[in-house]
Amino acid sequence: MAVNGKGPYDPQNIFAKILRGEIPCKKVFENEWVLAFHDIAPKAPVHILIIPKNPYVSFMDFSATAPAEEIAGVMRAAGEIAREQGLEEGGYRLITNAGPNSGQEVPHFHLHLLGGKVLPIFAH
Ligand code: DGP
Repeated sequence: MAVNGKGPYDPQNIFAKILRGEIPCKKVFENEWVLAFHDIAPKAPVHILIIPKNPYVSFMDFSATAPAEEIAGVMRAAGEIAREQGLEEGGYRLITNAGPNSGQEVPHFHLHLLGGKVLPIFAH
């Protein structure tokens, strides 16, 4: 079910459990700011989730409350991961779902990195 994207952080959400090592993931990258791993239900040949190590429910509170250094760290990591995955030449999509209209399901802010094929253009 889609989540609100606001409100208190739920430390029992699935990505919090992955960060604590309670649930396994296929890790592709980690640094001081983020953990990145393969999406369990990939929508493209490359579909990686990039999550901050700190607890933000969605982009709404990440963008409003994270220190500038952390925002920069997360975004720079996303670019580095895309480069490492060999996506720069073909290009890629970086998106985040925030709140019910977007279909956000996991209440821990994350970026989806998608690539490896021609991606469908969103319908309006
Ligand atoms: P969103 O709808 O933006 O909240 O995307 C959540 C994504 O998380 C969705 O593409 C599926 C993925 N996902 C859900 N549970 C797990 C899990 O346990 N492991 C991994 N690797 N991905 C998961």
